[in-house]
Amino acid sequence: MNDDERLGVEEVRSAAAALLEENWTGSHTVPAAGLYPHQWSWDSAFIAVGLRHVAPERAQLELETLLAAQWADGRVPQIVYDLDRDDDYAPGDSFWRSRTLPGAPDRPTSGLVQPPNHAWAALLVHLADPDFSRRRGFLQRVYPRLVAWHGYLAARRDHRGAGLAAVVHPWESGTDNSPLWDEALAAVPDTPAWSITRPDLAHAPAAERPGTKEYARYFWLAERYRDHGCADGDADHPFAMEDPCFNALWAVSELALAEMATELGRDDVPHRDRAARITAALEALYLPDLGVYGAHDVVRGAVVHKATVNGLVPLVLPGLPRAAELVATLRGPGFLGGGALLVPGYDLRAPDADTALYWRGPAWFNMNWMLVAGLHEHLEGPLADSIARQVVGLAVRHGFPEYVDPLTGEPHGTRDFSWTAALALDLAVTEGTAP
Ligand code: 2M8
Repeated sequence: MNDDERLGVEEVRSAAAALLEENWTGSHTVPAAGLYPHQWSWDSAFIAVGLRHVAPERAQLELETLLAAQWADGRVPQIVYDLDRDDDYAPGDSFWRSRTLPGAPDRPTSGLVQPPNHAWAALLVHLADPDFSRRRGFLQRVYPRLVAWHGYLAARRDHRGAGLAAVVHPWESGTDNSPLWDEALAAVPDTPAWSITRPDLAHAPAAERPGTKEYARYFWLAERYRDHGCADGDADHPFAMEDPCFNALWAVSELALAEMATELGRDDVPHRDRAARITAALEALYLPDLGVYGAHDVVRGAVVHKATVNGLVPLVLPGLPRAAELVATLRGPGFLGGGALLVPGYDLRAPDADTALYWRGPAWFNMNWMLVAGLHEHLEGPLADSIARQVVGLAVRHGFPEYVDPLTGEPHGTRDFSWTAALALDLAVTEGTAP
């Protein structure tokens, strides 16, 4: 029996619940008290998935707080700022000044978005205790907002009319410095007007975070988007990428909206149709020689030829025509077959893979959690279970790190990271890790 198998569900539950309580502000959970002191969009959805097992009301509030900061056009912002912590993270509200922009909410937010995993999370939160959810009218309240959010993606982000949403900034993908964005980002000027501070480097080693040049380009792009009023009408976005992870989450969230619609006595068909359209559109991003989906670069009109974990996430989709190929890639030498404990962020054999550097090789707990869900969807239970056990073991043993070296399990980034705790808790409860 190894260490992971010795962890009981109760032990995981109490360690994770304690951290989630510590990072709870009264209305939402911060991703990490030092490095990420505000509310982040897709973090909150992952966090709600764990919270539903220990604090169902907080799980609902987590999502409701985020959705209360929705813009008039339907976008759900990347970050909702806590003004008391504005100097502790950059860019902050002083950069975005969102409340001066038309259609922005009263709460200060970033103008960008993050991957749309919210409806998926909301459905899981509802299903954890349907009676309690009905008593609070949870779905009644969140469903229209989630529909508006997906409506924004369809109306404003489908730049080439192919049925897929484009991210206009690496931060929007959630996988900020993924090798998928390298070429597109290299064409972005590194001369923002904003004078950049790096409060993040007080909480994580510089060698594990994006570099100075990348940051300069991130700020230049964010500045340009802000100065166009975050309006999306501009046809000359210098950076527009269709990410397979972002779009797979959109499709799986549409399926979640379909289930909510049925529960609420509304029409589920438009949601199922959109999920089917996104799933079909993803086919154009498939790279047969690598056995994964790439990202479509809208500006250059080409699919980026790199095998990253983003390209495996479509496994979460039921009926995915490429499921068998993705499972083979996941088991193959670039990923688990290369001796990895958890699925790495990038093909281990790539010459520029770095197993300690943020989104350029380490294993992330949210990505592995999604792959566990995808493997169950495609009847790969034993592989799902073994990844789930590693997620729980590594998360608890290392104090809920942000990410780990996929080969050694060595922790990296910040510690006491909320989605690591929430998703380990979820897998401990739903999969059971007790001996
Ligand atoms: C990381 O991204 C932020 C910008 O949004 C950053 O690096 O400062 C990413 O890992 C992202 O996926 C995550 O949502 C965020 C907060 O945990 O941190």
